[in-house]
Amino acid sequence: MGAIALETDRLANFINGEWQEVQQKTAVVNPATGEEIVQVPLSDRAAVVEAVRAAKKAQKEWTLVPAPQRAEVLYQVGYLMKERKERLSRLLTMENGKVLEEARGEVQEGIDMAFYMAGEGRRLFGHTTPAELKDKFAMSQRAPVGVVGIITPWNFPIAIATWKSFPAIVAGNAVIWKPATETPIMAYELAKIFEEAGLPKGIVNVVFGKGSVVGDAMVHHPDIRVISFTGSNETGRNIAGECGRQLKKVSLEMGGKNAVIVMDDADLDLAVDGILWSAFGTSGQRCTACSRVIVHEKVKKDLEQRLLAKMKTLTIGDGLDEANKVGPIINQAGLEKIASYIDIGKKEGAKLLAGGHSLESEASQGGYYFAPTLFTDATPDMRISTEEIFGPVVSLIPVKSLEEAIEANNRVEYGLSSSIFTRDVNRVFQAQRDLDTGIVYVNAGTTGAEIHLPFGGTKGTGNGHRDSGVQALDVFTEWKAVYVDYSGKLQRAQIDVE
Ligand code: UN1
Repeated sequence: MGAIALETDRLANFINGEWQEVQQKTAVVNPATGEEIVQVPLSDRAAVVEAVRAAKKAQKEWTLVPAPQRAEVLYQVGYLMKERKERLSRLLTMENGKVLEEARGEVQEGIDMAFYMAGEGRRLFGHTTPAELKDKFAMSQRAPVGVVGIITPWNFPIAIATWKSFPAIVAGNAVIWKPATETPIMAYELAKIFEEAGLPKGIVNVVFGKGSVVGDAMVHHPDIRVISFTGSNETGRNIAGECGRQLKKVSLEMGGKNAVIVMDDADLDLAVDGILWSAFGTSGQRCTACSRVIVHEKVKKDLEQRLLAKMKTLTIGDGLDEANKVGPIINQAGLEKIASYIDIGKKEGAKLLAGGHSLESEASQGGYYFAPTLFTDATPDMRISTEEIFGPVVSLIPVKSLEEAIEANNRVEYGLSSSIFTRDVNRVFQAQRDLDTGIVYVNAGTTGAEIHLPFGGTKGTGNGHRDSGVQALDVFTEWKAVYVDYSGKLQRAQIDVE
């Protein structure tokens, strides 16, 4: 069915340009079949210390390489990713489960990010600014922070790594990268690409292992000056606390409870397509996944019927089979969490219209599958309407007006993505202003962010930083103000002005 050979049965850490074997390992399982595909190293804290030592040394040289030359490496990375797109996509489907079409899309995000950030090598814009005093020049420019740590999740194992590592590299930093243990193959493949592209040794160091060991060692290491993290709310808040104490820069992206608003004037067929794609794509395991539909009561019944009809056409199974539209859940724990929310929803009084169970029949082939699920008559405050489920579960919440819809959208603790389906231009502009999320879509679902725009959210989604877009450079750079006085005499700011 299109499974491909890994070409290695040994994943190793990549430290200072060397592949280092680690004794302790744990199994990586293909979520579509439950079969072990490879063993991932579980490094100890010493591996982080070694990686940081190498990174510090390498960064001193790297920062002196002109940014357009640093960018040349990223162009090479982009070409190699493009050449290997199909291989990477298939491996991604095997380790993560997302269907091949989506895996190809994710790898494409990485390729786009390579060329986009390579372009930044010739920009990295600062500002020239008039100085207060005569014969004095003032400017502000971006300077690399030094050694940065990136901690990436299993749901987008390659795209999110590129959102973080590429801006860090082009800006002149060295990177310590801890990928999720569920999806190490993308990290291994990307490390090989960095190596082949000619990235100097020590600029990217991959240390596989657990968050409680490797991640914790990174957060505590005094020479890692930035932590960029995407993952769970609880872990992110702990990282933020520790980084705060150490005055370390930190960028957090911790999920969403994203809603599609369907107004009474919406194109309902289009809304159904948008909801299905963003709620059930990646089996709902996206930070941007739609898990609430806030619907005008006048079109609620109609929308329910159309959604139910279209949901019947969703084919579920191994993502390597291109006939399948919905793949598996990452693992057993993920399945159990989703199942627990079905019980919660029922107890809270929402009405289950479809799905609500895992698929343990023959079709599941030993993998972890959950039926696309639709609740209706949910209220904005129910737990199924406010907590992140990370699965193919969507709840309809009826409302009477746009104001009520926006209020329901904004009531949750997260603020990543939102969407509105309407044909009324006034409603479009009101919604894009009032929806309290970092990303707003009009007449499209809640997923599908493009890499040259800032990705991130308000409130509990993060801490104000953004991945991708030129804004991704902010956390990996310090602003340096430079004053050059060419008057030949001491000129005192604020004092020697007329
Ligand atoms: C995520 O869910 O963590 O916008 C990333 C999207 C994708 C990225 C999602 N481009 O849905």
